[in-house]
Amino acid sequence: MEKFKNYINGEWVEGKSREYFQNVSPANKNDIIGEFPLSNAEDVNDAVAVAKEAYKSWKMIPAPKRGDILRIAGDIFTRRKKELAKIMTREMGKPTFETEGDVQEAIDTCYYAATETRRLFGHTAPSEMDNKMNLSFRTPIGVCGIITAWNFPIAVPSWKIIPALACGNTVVFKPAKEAPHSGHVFAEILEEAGVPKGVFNVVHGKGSVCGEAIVDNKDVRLVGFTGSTEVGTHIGGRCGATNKQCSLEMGGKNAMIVMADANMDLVIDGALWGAFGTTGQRCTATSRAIVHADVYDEFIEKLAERANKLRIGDGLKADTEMGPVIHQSSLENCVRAVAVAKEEGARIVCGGEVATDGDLKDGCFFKPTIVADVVPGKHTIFHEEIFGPILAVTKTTNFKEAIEMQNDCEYGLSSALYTKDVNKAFAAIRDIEAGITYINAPTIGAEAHMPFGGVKGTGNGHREGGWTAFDIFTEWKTVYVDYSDSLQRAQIDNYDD
Ligand code: UN1
Repeated sequence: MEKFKNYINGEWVEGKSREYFQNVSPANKNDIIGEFPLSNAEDVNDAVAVAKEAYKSWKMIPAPKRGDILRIAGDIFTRRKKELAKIMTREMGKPTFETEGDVQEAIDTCYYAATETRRLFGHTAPSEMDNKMNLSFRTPIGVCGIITAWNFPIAVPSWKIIPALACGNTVVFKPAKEAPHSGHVFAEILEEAGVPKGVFNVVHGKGSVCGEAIVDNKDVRLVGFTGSTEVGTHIGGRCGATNKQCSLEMGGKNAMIVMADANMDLVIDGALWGAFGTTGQRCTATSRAIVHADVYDEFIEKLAERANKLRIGDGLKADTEMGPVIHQSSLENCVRAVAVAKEEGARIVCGGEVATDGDLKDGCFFKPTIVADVVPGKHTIFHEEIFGPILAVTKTTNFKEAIEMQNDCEYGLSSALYTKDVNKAFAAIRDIEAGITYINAPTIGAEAHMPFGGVKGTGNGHREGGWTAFDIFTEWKTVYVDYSDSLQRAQIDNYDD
């Protein structure tokens, strides 16, 4: 069995503990992909030390030159797209058409960031005084610790790592334990692209050990995290205590609102993709549908018919439409959530159970599930993020109530409204409490050059993606140049009263 290594200072090195964890395919527990280091705090501290050293020279390279390297990384991601997609599918399960899209997001991010290195604009402003110039420009922050989830094992790390490097920071990356092979290939690609030794480092292992060590290391100046609200909140607290900057991308319970005038074929296509794409394991997944009473039964009937037909299986098979959930405990969580929904009196329309036909018995497969007649405040499933292929459907009688239901949520990442009424569409854009709102499209489908992030329990005010990513990975240096040859005291010498 292949034993993988950490990537520190441009070298592939064993973890200090010499202990390993196995990377097992969620589609088949007998398919063991390899063993990865169970690294400890010493490994993390080594990586941070070299990243701190490498920062001194990387930040001095002109930003457009750093951009040239990231453009080459985009070319290599393009060349390795299909091969990398198979690696990703094997370790985290979603079908290859989805993992190819995941790599494409990284390609888009590389090309976008490469050009953005020529546009890291600053500001100039008039001074209060004569013969004085005021300006402010972006500077890098230092060593960034990047900790990510497994569901977008290339795209989401790229949203953080690529802009971080573009801005002149160095990186210590801890990939998710469920998708370490993708993290390994990320390092191979950046190395081939010409990222200098020590600028990008990968340390594999547990969040509770390596993630903690990253957050605790005083030389890490920023932590970028994607994962659960529970872990993110913990990280945020720790970063606050040590004055580290911190960008958190956490949970979601995203709703699509369906009004009676909506194009029902479009609604069903969108609900199917939003709820069951990536087996419902996106932070942007559609996990609630709030449907107008006039079309409620039609929605449930048509969606259930399509959900029952979805081909579940190994994502590496060409005809698979929906892969497994990530691991056994995730499967058990889906079973538990459905049991609670039943107990609380909601109606299981389809699915609701583990899929075990044929080869499926060796993997972690859960049938696409629709839970209907879900009532806010009464049913846990209306509020709780499951991260699985389960859609909770709620009836509404009017638009205002639908918006209130949508906002009755501790998270606020994505949202969708299906209607042909332009007035309702604009009111929803204004009133929905979420970082992202789609009109007549499902809650998933973010593009790399647009801000991505959420409000309330989803985030802490930052937006990855697009131009806003460069706000996360830079801070401002303000400069006053006084060429008067005299002491000019601001707020004092320029006012005579
Ligand atoms: C995530 O689930 O963490 O918009 C990211 C989407 C994808 C990204 C999802 N482009 O669903």
